Amino acid sequence: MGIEQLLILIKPDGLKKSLTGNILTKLSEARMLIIGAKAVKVNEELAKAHYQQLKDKPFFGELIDYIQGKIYGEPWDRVMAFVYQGEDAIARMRKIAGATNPEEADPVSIRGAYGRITTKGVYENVVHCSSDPLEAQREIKLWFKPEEVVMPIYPTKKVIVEKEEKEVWA
Ligand code: 3AN
Repeated sequence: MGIEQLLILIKPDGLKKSLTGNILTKLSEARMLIIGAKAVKVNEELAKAHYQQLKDKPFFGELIDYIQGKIYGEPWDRVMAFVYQGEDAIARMRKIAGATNPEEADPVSIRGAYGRITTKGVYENVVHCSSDPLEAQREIKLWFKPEEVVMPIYPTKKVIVEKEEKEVWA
């Protein structure tokens, strides 16, 4: 309880169905702060790290393809990533997101309203929502750099990085 942060992803199916606005509107009912936001092309490494706990599940391969948007192709091969902060944020946002299985989710939740199970058995459940504070911390650190979050939420340290190539505006 108390003030919590969590990672919310609008998955490729949510983007393809043009649901970003609807999802953010539903989430805004909880009156949380958005403290980080970006569009991300998910590579295999990030996908596997994100779902590391599910690596032994029979649907892992399909899940990794799904979060990368491989089944949809351009321009839906991306996600929108958000860090939210607020009182009891995880439980409250998970309630708005609904149960993992869209068929079992409350019909007025995001997954209940917009999710589906494909004929291949993949849960297209539109959003990801961190499950507990430790997982949230792991996920936020995986998806966001400290400077991409507008508030100091976890301890940081200064490091000197030499000879690192990075892209800047020309
Ligand atoms: P949640 O996202 O509700 O925390 P997890 O972390 O157990 O649920 O599952 C991660 C993702 O794996 C789900 N969002 C869903 O896309 C997929 N998934 C979970 N269980 C199944 C299943 N039984 N069959 C197919 N896909 C599943």
